[in-house]
Amino acid sequence: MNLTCGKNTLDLSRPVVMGILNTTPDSFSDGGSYYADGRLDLDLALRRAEQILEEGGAIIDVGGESTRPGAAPVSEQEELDRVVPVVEAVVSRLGAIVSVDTSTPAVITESAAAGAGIINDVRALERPGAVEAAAATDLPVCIMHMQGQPGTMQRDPHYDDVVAEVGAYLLERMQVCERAGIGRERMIFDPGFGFGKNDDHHLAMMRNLPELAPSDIPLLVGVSRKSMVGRLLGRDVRDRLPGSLALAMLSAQRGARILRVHDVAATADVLKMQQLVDGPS
Ligand code: 8Y4
Repeated sequence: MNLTCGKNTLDLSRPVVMGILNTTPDSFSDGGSYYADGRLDLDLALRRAEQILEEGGAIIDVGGESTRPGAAPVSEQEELDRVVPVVEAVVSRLGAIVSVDTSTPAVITESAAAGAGIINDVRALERPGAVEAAAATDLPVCIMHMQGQPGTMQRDPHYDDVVAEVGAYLLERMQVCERAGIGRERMIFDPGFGFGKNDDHHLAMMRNLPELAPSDIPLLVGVSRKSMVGRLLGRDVRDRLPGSLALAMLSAQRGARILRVHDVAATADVLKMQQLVDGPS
């Protein structure tokens, strides 16, 4: 399974690590902040990008919108100012595959022009104009399932059959994408851990991960340091690495192709070990 990400080709015959590079000013708990007195420090962001690559990351996920409950909404201009310069710098200086975590059509368009390789949208291109903007980039798109809206999605999530409903939603969004000209070979599916699910839902999705996407569509899993790890193990955000690594291993065993994580080196070791045991010899 190969993905064409602009100028780069991503080999997904083995699972790979996507390292998180947050450009929000308020993201200490999930990896660090690259702000110095209110201004985004491009050199700091570049150093984090270099570290991700040195530690074995294959993709750098650049995002400028916080989806945590209570986070202030970000204007289109603010998101453009945070994300596009980082994409431009990381691509031109490091030649890395950058995914852009955005739901905003203008950010999709401008990031692609700056050299981004993947569009990563937690809203599955549901914002008006987003499918069309993504289609025009020719880049692969990661569409993620979310029930509800970021501010309120964790209040009382409900499903009759979470695995069936999430899987059906992703297939439905793929059809919308295909009608807009985004071919199946450009799709990545993500069940959206932490996005409108309780821990029974999370465990059901993890147990049945292969059912969430057809076998020719790569699955992306993002569980790193998330609240589900905190609740299931009773751990503060600083002490969630072992639980996150266990879920990374379980995801890889069930066929996940991209792991979105904060702890790149540790996750790369886990994936390497999993492939030594279970991978193609
Ligand atoms: C601690 C650690 C506290 C992490 C909160 C968080 C996903 C994603 C996010 C995901 C895809 C997050 C942008 C939430 N999660 N994109 N983005 N899949 N494709 N929270 O699971 O990491 S942000």
